[in-house]
Amino acid sequence: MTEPTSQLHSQRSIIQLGHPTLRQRARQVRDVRSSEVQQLIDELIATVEQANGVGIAAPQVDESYQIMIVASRPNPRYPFAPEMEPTAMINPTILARSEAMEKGWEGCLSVPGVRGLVPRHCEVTVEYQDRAGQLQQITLTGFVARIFQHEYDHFQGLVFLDRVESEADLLDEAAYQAMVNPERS
Ligand code: K3U
Ligand code: ZN
Repeated sequence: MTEPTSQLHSQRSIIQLGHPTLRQRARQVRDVRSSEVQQLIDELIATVEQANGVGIAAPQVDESYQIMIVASRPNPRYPFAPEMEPTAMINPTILARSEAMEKGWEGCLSVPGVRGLVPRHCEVTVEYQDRAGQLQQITLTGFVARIFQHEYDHFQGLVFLDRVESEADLLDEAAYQAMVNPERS
Protein backbone atom coordinates (compact mmCIF):
# COMPACT_ATOMS: atom_id res chain seq x y z
CA MET A 1 0.00 0.00 0.00
CA THR A 2 1.33 3.47 -0.83
CA GLU A 3 1.69 5.91 2.04
CA PRO A 4 0.44 9.48 1.67
CA THR A 5 3.24 11.62 0.18
CA SER A 6 3.45 13.89 3.25
CA GLN A 7 4.50 10.99 5.48
CA LEU A 8 7.61 10.50 3.37
CA HIS A 9 8.82 13.97 4.35
CA SER A 10 10.03 15.21 7.72
CA GLN A 11 7.98 17.55 9.78
CA ARG A 12 9.64 20.65 11.13
CA SER A 13 9.36 22.18 14.61
CA ILE A 14 7.08 25.20 14.72
CA ILE A 15 8.56 28.22 16.49
CA GLN A 16 6.41 30.12 18.99
CA LEU A 17 5.62 33.78 19.56
CA GLY A 18 8.68 35.36 21.20
CA HIS A 19 11.10 33.83 18.68
CA PRO A 20 12.72 36.72 16.77
CA THR A 21 12.22 35.13 13.31
CA LEU A 22 8.45 35.65 13.64
CA ARG A 23 9.06 39.42 13.77
CA GLN A 24 11.40 39.62 10.76
CA ARG A 25 10.51 40.41 7.15
CA ALA A 26 10.88 37.25 5.06
CA ARG A 27 13.16 37.18 2.00
CA GLN A 28 12.10 36.41 -1.56
CA VAL A 29 12.98 32.98 -2.92
CA ARG A 30 15.46 33.17 -5.83
CA ASP A 31 15.33 29.66 -7.28
CA VAL A 32 11.95 28.04 -6.66
CA ARG A 33 12.98 24.83 -8.40
CA SER A 34 16.09 24.21 -6.33
CA SER A 35 16.13 20.98 -4.34
CA GLU A 36 16.42 22.95 -1.06
CA VAL A 37 13.24 24.92 -1.78
CA GLN A 38 11.36 21.82 -3.01
CA GLN A 39 12.35 19.98 0.17
CA LEU A 40 11.24 22.90 2.36
CA ILE A 41 7.85 22.94 0.57
CA ASP A 42 7.40 19.20 1.21
CA GLU A 43 8.35 19.66 4.87
CA LEU A 44 5.90 22.56 5.27
CA ILE A 45 3.10 20.41 3.80
CA ALA A 46 3.97 17.52 6.14
CA THR A 47 4.09 19.94 9.09
CA VAL A 48 0.74 21.64 8.40
CA GLU A 49 -0.97 18.28 7.84
CA GLN A 50 0.42 16.79 11.03
CA ALA A 51 -0.59 19.91 13.02
CA ASN A 52 -4.12 19.87 11.55
CA GLY A 53 -3.67 23.43 10.34
CA VAL A 54 -5.15 25.12 7.29
CA GLY A 55 -2.01 27.04 6.43
CA ILE A 56 1.60 27.62 7.37
CA ALA A 57 4.34 30.10 6.41
CA ALA A 58 8.05 29.26 6.19
CA PRO A 59 9.05 31.75 8.94
CA GLN A 60 7.05 29.57 11.36
CA VAL A 61 9.64 26.82 10.90
CA ASP A 62 12.45 29.36 11.29
CA GLU A 63 13.04 29.75 7.53
CA SER A 64 12.66 33.45 6.76
CA TYR A 65 11.49 33.00 3.14
CA GLN A 66 8.29 33.97 1.32
CA ILE A 67 6.79 30.49 1.03
CA MET A 68 3.31 29.64 2.31
CA ILE A 69 1.08 26.60 2.15
CA VAL A 70 -2.70 27.14 1.95
CA ALA A 71 -4.73 24.02 2.80
CA SER A 72 -8.36 25.05 3.32
CA ARG A 73 -10.97 22.56 4.47
CA PRO A 74 -14.50 22.87 5.88
CA ASN A 75 -14.59 23.39 9.66
CA PRO A 76 -17.22 24.30 12.27
CA ARG A 77 -16.72 28.06 11.86
CA TYR A 78 -16.45 27.91 8.07
CA PRO A 79 -18.58 24.89 7.02
CA PHE A 80 -18.59 25.99 3.37
CA ALA A 81 -14.81 26.45 3.10
CA PRO A 82 -13.46 24.57 0.08
CA GLU A 83 -11.43 21.39 0.53
CA MET A 84 -8.06 22.16 -1.07
CA GLU A 85 -4.97 20.12 -1.76
CA PRO A 86 -2.15 21.85 0.17
CA THR A 87 -0.98 24.56 -2.26
CA ALA A 88 2.42 26.26 -2.14
CA MET A 89 2.43 29.99 -2.91
CA ILE A 90 5.89 31.51 -3.29
CA ASN A 91 6.88 35.23 -3.45
CA PRO A 92 3.22 36.32 -3.41
CA THR A 93 2.06 39.88 -3.98
CA ILE A 94 -1.41 41.31 -3.41
CA LEU A 95 -2.67 43.03 -6.57
CA ALA A 96 -6.08 44.11 -5.23
CA ARG A 97 -8.03 44.02 -1.98
CA SER A 98 -11.82 44.31 -1.61
CA GLU A 99 -13.05 47.35 0.27
CA ALA A 100 -15.34 45.02 2.17
CA MET A 101 -13.87 43.49 5.29
CA GLU A 102 -15.18 40.85 7.67
CA LYS A 103 -14.17 39.70 11.13
CA GLY A 104 -13.54 35.97 11.50
CA TRP A 105 -11.97 33.62 14.05
CA GLU A 106 -8.32 32.71 13.62
CA GLY A 107 -5.76 30.63 15.42
CA CYS A 108 -2.03 30.30 14.83
CA LEU A 109 0.25 27.30 15.24
CA SER A 110 2.85 29.74 16.62
CA VAL A 111 0.41 31.18 19.19
CA PRO A 112 -1.15 28.07 20.76
CA GLY A 113 -4.14 28.31 23.07
CA VAL A 114 -5.48 31.66 21.82
CA ARG A 115 -8.17 32.50 19.25
CA GLY A 116 -9.00 35.95 17.97
CA LEU A 117 -11.59 37.70 15.83
CA VAL A 118 -9.57 39.30 13.05
CA PRO A 119 -10.78 41.78 10.41
CA ARG A 120 -9.65 40.76 6.90
CA HIS A 121 -10.48 41.79 3.33
CA CYS A 122 -13.25 39.53 2.01
CA GLU A 123 -11.49 39.18 -1.36
CA VAL A 124 -7.87 39.51 -2.50
CA THR A 125 -6.39 39.14 -5.96
CA VAL A 126 -2.89 37.73 -5.70
CA GLU A 127 0.04 36.78 -7.89
CA TYR A 128 2.51 34.09 -6.83
CA GLN A 129 4.89 31.49 -8.16
CA ASP A 130 3.74 27.90 -7.85
CA ARG A 131 6.20 25.16 -6.89
CA ALA A 132 7.13 24.70 -10.54
CA GLY A 133 8.13 28.38 -10.68
CA GLN A 134 5.17 29.36 -12.88
CA LEU A 135 3.53 32.73 -12.23
CA GLN A 136 -0.14 32.36 -11.21
CA GLN A 137 -2.84 34.98 -10.67
CA ILE A 138 -5.98 34.18 -8.69
CA THR A 139 -8.79 35.88 -6.79
CA LEU A 140 -9.36 34.36 -3.35
CA THR A 141 -12.55 34.83 -1.33
CA GLY A 142 -13.88 34.04 2.13
CA PHE A 143 -11.94 31.61 4.31
CA VAL A 144 -9.23 30.99 1.69
CA ALA A 145 -8.63 34.76 1.40
CA ARG A 146 -8.41 34.84 5.21
CA ILE A 147 -5.81 32.06 5.33
CA PHE A 148 -3.77 33.80 2.61
CA GLN A 149 -3.79 37.14 4.48
CA HIS A 150 -2.85 35.41 7.76
CA GLU A 151 0.15 33.69 6.12
CA TYR A 152 1.13 36.83 4.16
CA ASP A 153 1.27 38.71 7.48
CA HIS A 154 3.88 36.18 8.68
CA PHE A 155 6.12 37.43 5.82
CA GLN A 156 5.84 40.98 7.23
CA GLY A 157 6.66 39.89 10.79
CA LEU A 158 3.03 40.21 11.92
CA VAL A 159 0.82 37.75 13.81
CA PHE A 160 -2.97 37.76 14.03
CA LEU A 161 -2.88 39.25 17.55
CA ASP A 162 -1.51 42.47 16.02
CA ARG A 163 -4.80 42.88 14.09
CA VAL A 164 -7.28 42.04 16.88
CA GLU A 165 -9.14 45.28 17.64
CA SER A 166 -10.33 44.65 21.18
CA GLU A 167 -9.62 42.35 24.09
CA ALA A 168 -13.26 41.29 23.82
CA ASP A 169 -12.27 39.69 20.48
CA LEU A 170 -9.84 37.24 22.16
CA LEU A 171 -10.71 33.83 23.64
CA ASP A 172 -8.64 31.04 25.12
CA GLU A 173 -8.90 27.67 23.36
CA ALA A 174 -11.36 26.19 25.90
CA ALA A 175 -13.78 29.12 25.60
CA TYR A 176 -13.47 29.03 21.80
CA GLN A 177 -14.23 25.28 21.70
CA ALA A 178 -17.23 25.79 24.00
CA MET A 179 -18.54 28.45 21.59
CA VAL A 180 -17.96 26.31 18.47
CA ASN A 181 -19.22 23.00 20.01
CA PRO A 182 -21.57 24.05 22.86
CA GLU A 183 -23.01 20.51 23.21
CA ARG A 184 -19.57 19.07 24.09
CA SER A 185 -18.88 21.42 27.03
O1 K3U B 1 -7.16 27.72 13.48
C1 K3U B 1 -6.90 26.65 13.00
C2 K3U B 1 -7.89 25.96 12.20
C3 K3U B 1 -7.74 24.64 11.85
C4 K3U B 1 -8.71 24.00 11.13
C5 K3U B 1 -9.82 24.69 10.74
C6 K3U B 1 -9.99 26.01 11.09
C7 K3U B 1 -9.03 26.66 11.81
C8 K3U B 1 -5.56 26.05 13.19
S1 K3U B 1 -4.33 27.31 13.14
C9 K3U B 1 -4.07 27.48 11.49
O2 K3U B 1 -4.38 26.65 10.71
C10 K3U B 1 -3.28 28.72 11.09
C11 K3U B 1 -1.92 28.16 10.83
C12 K3U B 1 -0.76 29.10 10.91
F1 K3U B 1 -0.73 29.78 12.04
F2 K3U B 1 0.34 28.35 10.86
F3 K3U B 1 -0.71 29.93 9.91
C13 K3U B 1 -3.85 29.33 9.85
C14 K3U B 1 -5.16 30.00 9.95
C15 K3U B 1 -6.18 29.54 10.76
C16 K3U B 1 -7.41 30.19 10.79
C17 K3U B 1 -7.59 31.32 10.02
C18 K3U B 1 -6.57 31.78 9.23
C19 K3U B 1 -5.37 31.11 9.20
ZN1 ZN C 1 -0.01 31.93 11.97
